[in-house]
Amino acid sequence: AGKEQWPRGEEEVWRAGIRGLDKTVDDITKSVVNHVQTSLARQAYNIDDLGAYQAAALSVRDNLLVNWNETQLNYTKKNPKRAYYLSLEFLMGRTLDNALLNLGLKDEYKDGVQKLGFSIEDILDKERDAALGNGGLGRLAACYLDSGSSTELPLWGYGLRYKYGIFQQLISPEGNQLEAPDPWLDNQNPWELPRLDVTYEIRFYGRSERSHDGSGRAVWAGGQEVVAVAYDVMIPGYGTKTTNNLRLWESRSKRGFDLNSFNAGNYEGAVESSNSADAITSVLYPNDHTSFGKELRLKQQYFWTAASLADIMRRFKNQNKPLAQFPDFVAIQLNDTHPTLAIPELMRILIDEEDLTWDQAWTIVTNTFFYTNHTVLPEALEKWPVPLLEHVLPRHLQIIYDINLFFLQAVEKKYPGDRERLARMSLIEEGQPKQVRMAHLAAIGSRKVNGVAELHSDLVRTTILKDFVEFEGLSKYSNVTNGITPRRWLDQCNPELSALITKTLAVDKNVWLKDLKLLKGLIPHAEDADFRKAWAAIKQRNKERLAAHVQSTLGLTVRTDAMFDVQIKRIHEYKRQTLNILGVIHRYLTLKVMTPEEKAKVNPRVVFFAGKAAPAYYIAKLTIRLIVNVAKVINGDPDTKDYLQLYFLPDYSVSLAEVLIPASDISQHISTAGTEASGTSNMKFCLNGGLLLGTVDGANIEIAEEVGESNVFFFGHLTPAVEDLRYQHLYHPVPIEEKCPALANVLNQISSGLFGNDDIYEPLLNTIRQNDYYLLSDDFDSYIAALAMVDEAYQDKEEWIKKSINTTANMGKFSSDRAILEYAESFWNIEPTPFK
Ligand code: NBY
Repeated sequence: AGKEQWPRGEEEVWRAGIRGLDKTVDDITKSVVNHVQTSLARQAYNIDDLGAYQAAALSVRDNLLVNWNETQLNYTKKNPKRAYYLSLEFLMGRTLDNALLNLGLKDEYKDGVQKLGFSIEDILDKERDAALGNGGLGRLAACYLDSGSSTELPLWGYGLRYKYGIFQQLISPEGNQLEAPDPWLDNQNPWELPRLDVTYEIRFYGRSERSHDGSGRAVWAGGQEVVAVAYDVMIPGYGTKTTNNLRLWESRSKRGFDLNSFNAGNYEGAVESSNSADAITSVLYPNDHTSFGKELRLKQQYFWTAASLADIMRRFKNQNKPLAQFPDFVAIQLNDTHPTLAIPELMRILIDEEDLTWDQAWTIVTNTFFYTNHTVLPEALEKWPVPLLEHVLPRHLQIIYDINLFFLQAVEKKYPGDRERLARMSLIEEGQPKQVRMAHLAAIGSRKVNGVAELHSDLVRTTILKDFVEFEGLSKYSNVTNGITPRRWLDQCNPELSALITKTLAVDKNVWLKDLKLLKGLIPHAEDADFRKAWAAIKQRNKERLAAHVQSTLGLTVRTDAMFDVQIKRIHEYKRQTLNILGVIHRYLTLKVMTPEEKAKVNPRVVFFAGKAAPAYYIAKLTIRLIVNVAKVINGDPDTKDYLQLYFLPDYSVSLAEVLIPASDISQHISTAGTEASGTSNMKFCLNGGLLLGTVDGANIEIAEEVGESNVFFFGHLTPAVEDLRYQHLYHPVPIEEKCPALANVLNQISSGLFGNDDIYEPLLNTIRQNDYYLLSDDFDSYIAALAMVDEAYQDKEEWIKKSINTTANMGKFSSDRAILEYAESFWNIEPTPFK
């Protein structure tokens, strides 16, 4: 500690020149106009909404950078232990509105841009989503960064700067999903800071020679070298100056082009190396629950983990501390197995470059990493073919084999002669080809392993990692139930509800948004008729906002005097959108045979679906096609269209979710029990006063524990029954006509051409008629019964609103602030590090 030294020039002159934060509307308009004039090089008279967005964003970015700089300086001075969140996906959505909220400058910018002739809503709407993720896993990472900054934790994210994010989904007139690229960087990205000075060289291929001196070291040389360039994204905290960093890597070729080839007239050859280096970070893989063992994906994973570790190591070494203290200053969270190569990579650095022994290195590694599992579905567990690893990362394969050798020796010692156990636990799965089981490597290389909801963590402990729990002890295998940021998922997406809550709780919103359990203060107000009226009116206006959005984007008119029933998530058999659409058809067929008197008692329902299917997932794409074609029939049928409407909204995104979620009365989370690790949109709907229709799965269970079982609609078989039912399907099949006539009828209606006269849907229907792996025929009747209970409950509007209020009031547990603090305290051992 001591007086800061100014490296050059006059301190007063420096101090006078340093930019502070904008505070007044006047500061803001000056800054925006300055960006119009200089950064955009445009004139006031030719600025449109997009230009105004860009100028406003650049001016907000200036403010973020002031806080970002001070945050990094604070960390440098105090040198706390830091945590790093390694995720191949960060599904950030839009930034401007969130940055304004977190900076506390929303009103000032609103006034400022209005004075310049623009509306803040129109400007916000010009921003493209940063969609560098597939679904829940990527959005969770984004919520955790928000909460890390908001709770002032020294937490950085590391990911890849994909040139193309998740594909844009188009729906053809026949109802097919078509994929188009997502060139999200085309209009520049004001939220990133290129760090052309922060670069690392990353090697692929080549040869690894072990030394013969008994040190266990090796020399890895040759092959291809690719440069990783850092781009920093500022992550502002809510109501704090702490602005953490998300560092995304871009790949570039080591030499822009090969001058020799160029001079020899071989232009194609000259740029070739450049093309293959660029390819690494060109596109996000659009699969959410399968890994295909593709070389480029492996290169993405290594490129990213190696660059991130080199960066972390450089920061650590700047402190001149012994390497043994690495885990006292660094915690690294592995978001699923995608970054597991970080484990052998850190071994390689410590052994080959830092001269540590194997045991010293392994002690450091196993105290540094933490692994979060997000799925127990077998097809989603990552495995890499040994020959591919040997080709791309020869040194890492050697290290993985050594880890496996020492590990299996220890297992053998504890369970002598138990060969089956050794085969089950090995990092290497036998077969043609052999494959490396990344979940096993992540588990044994980490200090803690966790699932993302209580049930899921139990399943991790009792199924996929059972042997490891037995061997290493239960305390390492833990749970952290997911959370969501209430800033984006309540205050930003539902400003009217947020304002009503603030008024009712009579505390400042920056208090309850950071201490979400305070929502419990709403409970007594559920008994107040005026409050219920205000609550219901907001839901109604949110429905109108959604209807207006559908009208303006799709040209369709949605009635708003109906129950809004929403299922929005990736399309997957285990999530059972198929069950939902079959239920819709069942409702349609029932309506068709009702008398006018019966129909008069029916409460109209509007059903919304949205979600993307992996481009190669044939059955999921057929599900979309079925939904779209059922919608055409239902919405066009004069017998039913006043009672039932159905919409598939294309190109689901974070921004679309922000419009859909606040408008929902009921949302569906209906996965086969034991398959949905947690779910996080279930939390978002409930936080916004939408009720939940779901199976006893994932975080649905904990939501019901919090809000009360009387406020959720559960149906379906429970997890322990699933295995038996599947066994029955295989060995004692009962014809579907016998087992579930209502379902059989729906399937037959589809086959008979009610929604198009061809056999196109047969492969989808056959998944149910034959194996029915996801148990639709077992759950259909109780699903229909649950839908009827929802209808009945909705008839009593006052009771429904009470349920809605009580649901929101009891969702405090699911703030991602709670979740990130659990990681910080029980895993990482890091502390809030605020500054003035
Ligand atoms: O992670 C989701 C889970 O399905 C959901 O239940 C949970 O709430 C959420 C957050 O914990 N998993 C998920 O979104 N997974 C992926 O997106 C994903 C992406 C890529 C790959 C696998 C899974 N991959 O192997 O390439």
